[in-house]
Amino acid sequence: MNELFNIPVINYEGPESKNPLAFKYYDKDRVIGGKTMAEHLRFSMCYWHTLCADGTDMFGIGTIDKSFGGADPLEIYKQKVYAGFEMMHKLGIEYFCFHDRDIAPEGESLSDFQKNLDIIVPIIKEQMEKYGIKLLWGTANCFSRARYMHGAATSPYADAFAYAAAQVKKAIDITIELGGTGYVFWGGREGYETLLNTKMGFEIDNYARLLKMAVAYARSKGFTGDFFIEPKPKEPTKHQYDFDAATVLGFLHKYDLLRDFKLNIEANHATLAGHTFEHELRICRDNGILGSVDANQGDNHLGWDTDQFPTNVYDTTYAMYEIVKAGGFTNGGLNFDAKTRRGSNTIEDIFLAHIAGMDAFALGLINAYKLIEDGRIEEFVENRYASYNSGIGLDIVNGTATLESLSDYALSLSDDVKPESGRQEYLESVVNSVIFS
Ligand code: XLS
Ligand code: NI
Ligand code: NI
Repeated sequence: MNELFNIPVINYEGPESKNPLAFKYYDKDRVIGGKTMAEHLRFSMCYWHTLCADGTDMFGIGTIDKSFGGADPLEIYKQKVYAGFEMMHKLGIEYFCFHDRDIAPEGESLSDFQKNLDIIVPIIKEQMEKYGIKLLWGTANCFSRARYMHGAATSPYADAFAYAAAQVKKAIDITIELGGTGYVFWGGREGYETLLNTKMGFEIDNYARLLKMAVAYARSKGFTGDFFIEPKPKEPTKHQYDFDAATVLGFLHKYDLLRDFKLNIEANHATLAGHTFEHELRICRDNGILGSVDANQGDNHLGWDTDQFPTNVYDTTYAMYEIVKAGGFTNGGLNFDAKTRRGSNTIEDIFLAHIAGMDAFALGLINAYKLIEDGRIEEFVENRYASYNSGIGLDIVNGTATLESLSDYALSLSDDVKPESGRQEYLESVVNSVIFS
């Protein structure tokens, strides 16, 4: 099979290189903290943006052709497979993620769609073996079609629920067939527009019902990977049920789903929820539910999911700090849920964007380890809470203190409480001096 793109394999050339088609920081075999960069970062290509999105927006048609030389629908989807694997191979990306709808044409009916999937999946499998590329996670697109206009598992219409279940079942089969280590639920239209027509509690119960069915089915078929929920506060619905990491944690607790589910944190969804990326990762780290990451970034001036390639090194530094501190990835990785801007409309732009994102996360990883080795931030934080290591603080932490004993203690204090400075500006300057040293 001839190559589709006249672009070479991308190599590491170091920070001095001016070659656009080279990594400046991502040196896959470089060992940091006992693991190679590739093992830490586990980069993944997303099928939907990279191989399907053509730049269509509310005001205009596509600006880039993603048919990759195919003519009829099935041919186009076959070509997408070859295009995707050539890109991943050349970029040294070892994983990918997909929605059912990204990999095969939907045809006229659900059974048509499943037949088309059965034609494409073996081709994907053959390419995976050829290049040694693995599946990070699969998912089902239960949000694009009109049948899902009021949601899928949270639709008021039971037939929509059933249709979604059929899609999820098939997407789980494919994920297992391709050896995927994760299965994602992003609540596409699982949310609402107005409470005037919505039984919110009932809808959320139904969402949990679908998740439980999915777990039961996948486990019965031998799936040993993780299920992930990907929080997002809004878009497409006004209010998405999987609002943010803390909301999803409460949901997983309530419905007893924590054995099987972790979270897939997307940077741009965090910022839409009014949080930082690292805040959402910290919730995961503190609660042992870090699963995977959709690596992208938003735009500070826009209120929607712009899904830009991540290039902000402060963001990647703080994110990698949390990920490393959480013990790193097991079944997850860094999936570029990101697309080039509508005006960056060449295949070369897609390569350049992935290089930029991979280099930004490589820098983030390097910086995170520098911060950890420097130790000043951690030491500061430890000292800040030192009053809980002994005396009355220890009594509070180990549960021996009561309101009465604390009241007696407070009354016995000769002076008012004098907290120390939080030294935020100093700490920010420490980060800069470590990063830029
Ligand atoms: C959309 C989501 C979506 C999920 C997968 O905002 O990020 O792309 O990652 O369904
Ligand atoms: Ni995503
Ligand atoms: Ni998104």
